[in-house]
Amino acid sequence: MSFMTDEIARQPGAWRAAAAAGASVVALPRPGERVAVVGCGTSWFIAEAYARLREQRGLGETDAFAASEFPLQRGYDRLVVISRSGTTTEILDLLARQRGRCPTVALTTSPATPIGTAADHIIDLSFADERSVVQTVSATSALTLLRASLGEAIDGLADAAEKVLAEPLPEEWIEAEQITFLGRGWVHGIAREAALKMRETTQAWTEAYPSMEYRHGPIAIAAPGRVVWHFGPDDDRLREDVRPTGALFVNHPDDPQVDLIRVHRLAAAVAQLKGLDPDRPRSLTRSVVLGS
Ligand code: F1P
Repeated sequence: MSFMTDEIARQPGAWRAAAAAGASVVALPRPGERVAVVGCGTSWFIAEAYARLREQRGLGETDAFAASEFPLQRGYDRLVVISRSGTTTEILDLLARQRGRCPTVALTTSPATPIGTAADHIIDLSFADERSVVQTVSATSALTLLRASLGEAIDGLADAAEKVLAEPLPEEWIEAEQITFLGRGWVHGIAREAALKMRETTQAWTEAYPSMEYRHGPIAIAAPGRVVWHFGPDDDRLREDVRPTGALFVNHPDDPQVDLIRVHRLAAAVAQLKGLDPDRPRSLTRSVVLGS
């Protein structure tokens, strides 16, 4: 068994712990603050999901950026960074540049790393730390904590995750030649994370778009043997437009964060089938530390 498989299965328990922690975190943004949320890779996509959710709930303007693309000329009331490793170069550089300019808070599973002193406040997610290079439980636990802090109704997520973990994985997903992931609003971050997870773990060809953008070109990729995976309700009736292409349209009624677990499991299963090590994907390291 890979570390990744074990970490995927740990999600319900870790989400319960994260939900309890999220209700009482004080260093996170207050209502009305103008906030930037930043990460790299998976952490960037979690940042995007949280930023959109916070703004949707009317809690204040919230922008998400890849750490390397942060607009330094802008002023924010608070900077939230997400980094499992606590050692990612672009994150540490940004925290150093923001010191004294705006309060910073970091979510990390590794508080005893440089991020521990680089950020003004640390939210310790060490209960969700991982040994696999690819992120599953750490990222979804960070999102759970952030959603809890926004007052989202997340009580049923862990129970729903347990059900998804016990489901069989359909052969047509495992055999798919290509998968495109779609989602609207905060769910676009989930779609991007699903696409990255499949790429990192299985070297698969995946793409991700905001749902309504899909008709503006990307639908040309849909064909028999390929999958279009829509996270969240398909209010835009994309299923009907995908049907004539012959691609399989996948859509579940679950919360998109719960549905993401199906993609985690799919990634692990496809990696195994291809003889790839899901814990040590090609060309990846646990964190990207750049030389000076
Ligand atoms: C972020 C990250 C991962 C990616 C890879 C390199 O790291 O980009 O998302 O899978 O392993 O690091 P972190 O800043 O969250 O530790």
